Amino acid sequence: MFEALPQQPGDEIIALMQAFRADPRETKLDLGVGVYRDAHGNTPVMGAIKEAERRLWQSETTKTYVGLAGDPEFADAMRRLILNDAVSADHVTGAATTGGTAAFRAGLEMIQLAAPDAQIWISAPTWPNHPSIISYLNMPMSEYRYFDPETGGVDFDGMMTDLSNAAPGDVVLLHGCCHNPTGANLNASQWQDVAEIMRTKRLIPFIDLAYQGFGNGLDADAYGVRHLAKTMPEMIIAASCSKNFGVYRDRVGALLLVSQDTGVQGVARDTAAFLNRQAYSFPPDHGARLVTMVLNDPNLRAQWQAELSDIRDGLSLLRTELAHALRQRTGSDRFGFLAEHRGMFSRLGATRAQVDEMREVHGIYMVGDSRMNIAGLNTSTVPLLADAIVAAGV
Ligand code: PLP
Ligand code: TYF
Repeated sequence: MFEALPQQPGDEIIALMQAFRADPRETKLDLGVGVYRDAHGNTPVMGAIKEAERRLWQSETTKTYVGLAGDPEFADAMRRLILNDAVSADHVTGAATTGGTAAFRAGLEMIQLAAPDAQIWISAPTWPNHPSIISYLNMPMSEYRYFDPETGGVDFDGMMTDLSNAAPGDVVLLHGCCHNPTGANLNASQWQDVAEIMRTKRLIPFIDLAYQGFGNGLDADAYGVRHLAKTMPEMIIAASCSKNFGVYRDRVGALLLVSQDTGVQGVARDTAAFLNRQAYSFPPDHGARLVTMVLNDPNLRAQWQAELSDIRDGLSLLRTELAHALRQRTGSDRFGFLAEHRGMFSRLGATRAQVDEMREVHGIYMVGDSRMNIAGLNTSTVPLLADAIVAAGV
């Protein structure tokens, strides 16, 4: 039977991660996979998570099953982190999932059950797993313009024009903050315009929130999702804790379903639990429990927020340094967008040939579309990258 398996496309980002590991050069620089790294190149366990882990090890007396939607305290803590008081608790149902990816997939399956003909509108470009999973589920998909390569910012006119072509009931997938792969984000007034067009055209927002706290702050990064929660009748949120709690391999995510009509919350909750059961029964609990402990304990929470601020400030500083180094070398401000971008990624705007050259000649690994993980830099490697960008003629 296995010989009949069709060959599946690989994941370019994961392949790049392996190619980097196999490269023997000492001076190589990994700007590929979206994992946070500190100035020493490490991805440490956050102090607040480590302390929660210590406490959990002491207090945990059983590892029996929790529930198909995970621990309700986790879903509630995630609701408060993401939505704060934008809507009251009885308008939101939540379930733990195995990372943000499973939350995204369960959100799609929920749409497939309720509205199988709805188009899923994705940004051009977006995280490659978005179109991959949507196609795998055989769901109808369209793209809206998002990135303007000329400015390095959002092509907002293009985005609004394309969204105006969506049909009532269609679903619009938006990155809540820190857009992957471009780094270009909507500002508050643009979020308001997007909400308004979605409200009048009766489109359904589906928010992928994987980097809350990496952009401008925990609240600032949730501006869009909170504004939509206040103004839209319904919304789906797929949240990941992989990055902002640094619990990548523990697989922590949440699916949140928001509705103005509290009468539909029961069936939404049951469906979220059902979808978990069809995929893997119970979601993992360990990481979700650590996240809940950190969010609900004032001291751990303060420690985590301080650690997250350091990460965010470090990324902003590297962005400023890189933009400055390129300004010095080119005598122009055409890379100024790198300092405006937020989150871990920026799309540099290099061709595939230039990306290949930077990898082959300088050992600098970025994704083929010229997405760079800013966290792969430190103050001493910024000039090396700037030199390579100029040498490659970007
Ligand atoms: N969505 C986006 C945009 C991402 O970049 C990621 C990154 O890993 C995820 C979702 C899901 O992450 P995970 O499944 O590791 O929680
Ligand atoms: O975009 C990234 O690099 C991260 C990590 O299949 C990632 O989101 C990359 C590929 C993948 C899953 C996660």
